[in-house]
Amino acid sequence: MSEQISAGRPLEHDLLFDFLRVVEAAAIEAARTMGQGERKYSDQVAVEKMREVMDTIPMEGTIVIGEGERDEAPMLYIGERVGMGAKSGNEGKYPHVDIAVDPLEGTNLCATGADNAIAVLAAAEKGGLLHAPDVYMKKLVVGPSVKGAVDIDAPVKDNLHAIATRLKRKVEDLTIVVMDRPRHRQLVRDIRDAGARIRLISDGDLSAGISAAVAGSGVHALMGIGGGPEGVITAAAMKCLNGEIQARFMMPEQLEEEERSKIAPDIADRMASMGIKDPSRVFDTNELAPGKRIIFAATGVTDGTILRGVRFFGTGKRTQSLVMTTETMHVRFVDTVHVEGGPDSFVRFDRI
Ligand code: VTB
Repeated sequence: MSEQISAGRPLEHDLLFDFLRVVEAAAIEAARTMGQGERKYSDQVAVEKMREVMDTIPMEGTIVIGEGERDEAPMLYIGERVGMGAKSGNEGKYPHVDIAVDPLEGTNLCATGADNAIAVLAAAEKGGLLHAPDVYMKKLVVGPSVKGAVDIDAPVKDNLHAIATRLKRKVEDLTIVVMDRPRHRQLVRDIRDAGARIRLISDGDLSAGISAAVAGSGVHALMGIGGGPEGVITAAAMKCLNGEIQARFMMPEQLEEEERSKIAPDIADRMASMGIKDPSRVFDTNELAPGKRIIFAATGVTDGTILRGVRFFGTGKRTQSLVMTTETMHVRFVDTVHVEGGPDSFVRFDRI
């Protein structure tokens, strides 16, 4: 961070509400397309909006997790410079920030109007977020009360007993979220055998992971294999929520044929070039998101477990977001009315 700009003020004060504007705007664009059955289009409008608003932020931002490599994605690609500091003549004026984005997490969820699609990002000082490639990742995510009690390499049954003990309940009272995929056949069998309840989801293990760290969400853990980039953003959220993620990259030879075909053949080399020397080891929350000054921001696109989706009405729209930082340990649920109806518009009070 350039000290003269932030002058000792925490990153929160400088950028928190700017990032809130970014995820709100992306969520609104995506939500407009809800149910159209066009997942790529939903993603595209979210990406474009996120990119546009990002450039109004006083920062020298670098996308470290984004829409893919430069030749795959026209915007928000890995390595892209964003923010006011990216404009020529502005070099050195603003703080350096690394940013991981998922403009529409759960494109299918939005395309079908299903629960838990979100617009999300994490930001940190330079080097504060692992540059994870788009490769599968095995994950175990739990909340603060369970932190330190689980081990991704332990049998599923043992982890479930550990979670139940920490949460002072029976294994039968737990709900574990798992993505509904053939690769999870054995995992689902193990959870069923241990007696816990399961919520199978079609997509969106990032928002499910966050729910696991929020008491009262009804979700006690996320288990299974999802995307690596989503794992890093989950880790950023865990640092702010005092939860825990343990993760391991899944190399092509460890996957079933269908998944293997989605992974770039040179993945091992790419990981090495990103500084990941031993991809087979377990990464903990701090290794995935080592930053000391992390900002996390997410806005609900469709209704979800902990965030409501965008609501449109005559004189505006209403969004609900989760914004948090490691600096002040404030977890903010932000309910925003975007008033646009002119002088006759009104704001309704909703008791949450
Ligand atoms: C994962 C998961 C995401 O897409 O990346 C998944 O982490 C893709 O997995 O939350 P498959 O290749 O098995 O479909 C999401 O569900 C949504 O982006």
